[in-house]
Amino acid sequence: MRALIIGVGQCGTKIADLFSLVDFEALAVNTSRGDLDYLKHIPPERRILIGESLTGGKGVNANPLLGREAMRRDLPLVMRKVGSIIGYEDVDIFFLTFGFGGGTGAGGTPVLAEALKEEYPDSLVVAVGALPLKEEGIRPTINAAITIDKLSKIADSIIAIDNNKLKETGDDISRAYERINYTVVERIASLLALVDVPGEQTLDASDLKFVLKAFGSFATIGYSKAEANKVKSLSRLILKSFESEGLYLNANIESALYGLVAIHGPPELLKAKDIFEALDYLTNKIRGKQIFRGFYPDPREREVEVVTLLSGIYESDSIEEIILTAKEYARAFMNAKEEAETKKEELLKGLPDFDDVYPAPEDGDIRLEDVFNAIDKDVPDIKKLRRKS
Ligand SMILES: Nc1nc2c(ncn2[C@@H]2O[C@H](COP(=O)(O)OP(=O)(O)OP(=O)(O)O)[C@@H](O)[C@H]2O)c(=O)[nH]1
Ligand SMILES: [Mg+2]
Repeated sequence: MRALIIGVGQCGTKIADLFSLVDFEALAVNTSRGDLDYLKHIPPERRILIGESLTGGKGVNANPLLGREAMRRDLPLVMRKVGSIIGYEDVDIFFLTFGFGGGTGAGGTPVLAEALKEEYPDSLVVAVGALPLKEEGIRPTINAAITIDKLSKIADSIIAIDNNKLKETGDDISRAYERINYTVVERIASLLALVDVPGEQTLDASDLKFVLKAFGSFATIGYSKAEANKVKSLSRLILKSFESEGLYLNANIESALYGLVAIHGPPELLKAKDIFEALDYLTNKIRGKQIFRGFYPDPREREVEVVTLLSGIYESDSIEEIILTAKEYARAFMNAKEEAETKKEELLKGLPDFDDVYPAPEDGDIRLEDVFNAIDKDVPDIKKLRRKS
């Protein structure tokens, strides 16, 4: 199983940087030189500045049109770098990490996703994006809604992380960002780490690809963990990973097409009866009725860890709210614009043109004489010239 992580924009490159810390192959792409310099783990030769001729390396200030143009202009540079990292061995999944609300990530990610799909048709492109906070207001919300629309037509799945779910923890925002970035990486990394690994019943790359090849719909990763000696019911722990507090997106899990559950822990705890009870329940609950499973008994383990992936989700409060709010904002903006135009037209209506007020000039009306007289009298040469002619 080979994954390549490509971060776009500040949020995306910060997340990609953490993937690099835990030894994933990662690439950082941004319009801001300062933000690229700030990364800690991705080596400098894997940091690509795009759109320099457009922005001077200073970011695009939440304008996705500029983000899109920057990516278009420097796409050959980015694709060459991707090609040189990949070499001759296929990549199973490209994970594109970004923030839905900014300019570089929102504008650039769909352009890159499309190019990757075209160049690597056998690889999956999975978008992993952070949804803006409600308080961020009109621009990030509109950027997010339009980018959701675009990516849903290109990407295989969109793993959306709702930043609003973090606010509830009461951390200050940069700490909250750090924490969510860290846990997103932890979850995806633990899921990938369990693919193609020997176990009781194992998951392989094709299972994961099957689950994530879900026609541009949403996916979410759930997680639950407990100390082995405190687990009263493994079945309960598995179900907990699917509940709202385990997921990063408010989603109706019944609308999911596929699920995948990986359980890792001491062998005496991974009892078939408990596991099948929970998995049967989930299989019946989701619409697609397909749950892939992997069990990884490990005698050295003191904790039980459950990582779940739900995909093919079309019903999500988090997403609906963004789309509906964006439509409302856009409608309000367009109405305001129309109103301003009507007001302007009404106010200016009935004004005459110059022709209505002034007599039309006739030939000879404007006499050169007058023009020269108006010129500063301290310029005698010109006057002399005039008199001679
Ligand atoms: N989860 C998470 N969200 C973030 C983080 N940084 C920014 N965001 C969110 O991402 C959006 C802003 O995206 P950025 O990545 O900062 O913007 P950008 O893509 O670099 O684009 P420009 O700055 O406009 O050039 C906002 O909606 C933020 O809420 C982060 O570290 N973690
Ligand atoms: Mg930025």
